[in-house]
Amino acid sequence: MNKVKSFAPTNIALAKYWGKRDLSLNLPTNSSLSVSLSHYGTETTTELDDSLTKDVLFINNQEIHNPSSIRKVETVLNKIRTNSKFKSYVKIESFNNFPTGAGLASSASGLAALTLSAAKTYETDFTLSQLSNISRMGSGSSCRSLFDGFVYWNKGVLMDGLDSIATSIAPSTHWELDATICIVTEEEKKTASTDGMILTQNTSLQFSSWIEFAEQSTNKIKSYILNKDFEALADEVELNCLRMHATALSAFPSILYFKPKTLDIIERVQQLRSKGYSLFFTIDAGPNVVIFSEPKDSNQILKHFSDYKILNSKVSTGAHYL
Ligand code: 2P0
Repeated sequence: MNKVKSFAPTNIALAKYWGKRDLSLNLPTNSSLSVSLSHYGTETTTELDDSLTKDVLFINNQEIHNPSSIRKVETVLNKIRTNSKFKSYVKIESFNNFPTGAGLASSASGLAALTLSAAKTYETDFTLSQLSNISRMGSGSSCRSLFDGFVYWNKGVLMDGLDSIATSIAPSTHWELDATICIVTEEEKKTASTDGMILTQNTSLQFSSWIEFAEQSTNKIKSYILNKDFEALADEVELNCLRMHATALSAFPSILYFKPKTLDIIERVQQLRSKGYSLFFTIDAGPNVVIFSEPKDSNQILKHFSDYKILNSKVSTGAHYL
């Protein structure tokens, strides 16, 4: 019986992916850079079953029929099956260990864990690079969750996307950074990332400036990480985040992910930084804020956000078999 279990962490981008140059292959308009987050992610078991007439997906014990989720899963499985001697369907059982609505990307960890498990279930011999290419076709940011620590996703230039893959630029041991996730609201976001990106690139007058900025910004963020330059990294990550949101805000209809409490947290982070603490914020396609800090300051920083629901994390290793 081919039954394989794996775990993939969720990831948070320090340099954001926002825009697609190819919708069907999920090729981005800019490179991006993320960190894999400890404690939070998806555990996925895939099992070949000759009696199945289609793939079946369970998330947290509930069967999923949502067409968008099924399409992402089928994209990955069909790619893997084409390269396997096995043609049977699989039963997929996934468990997200973070609270629903925490603003953590379940599609990133979910698709990465599925790709890793399915590759072994179907006895394929893809490299991790090739798996990041396959996982990306399911959901863009998932290609980063396969890797350890600080992860760069090269946008690539090839039409077939074979060079649009992720790599770890430094392991999690390179730089110990704490991540504090401040939950502003546990409501579902109004605009899904995929829809938000497409709307932004179709309607925002700022979109071309964003692409140009994002590529340079990602390269700067990469070098600040390699040199462990906290101050420069803090400035650039916040700028990258705010410009992504400003670009989305300038779409029509406008995409506003922030809530009043998001701004409250931004302001408090800025106040603490001006007092000499080592911290910075970033925000994905939602209202929740992730604060990064050097461990020497983390306890003090946590006290300043004790009125928010907090999830503690840090830079971690990537996906692995269980
Ligand atoms: C990122 N986000 O770099 C950016 C920042 C959200 C804001 O990647 O359409 O779920 O499946 O490729 O990967 C979320 O986008 O979108 C995302 P698809 P995905 O993390």
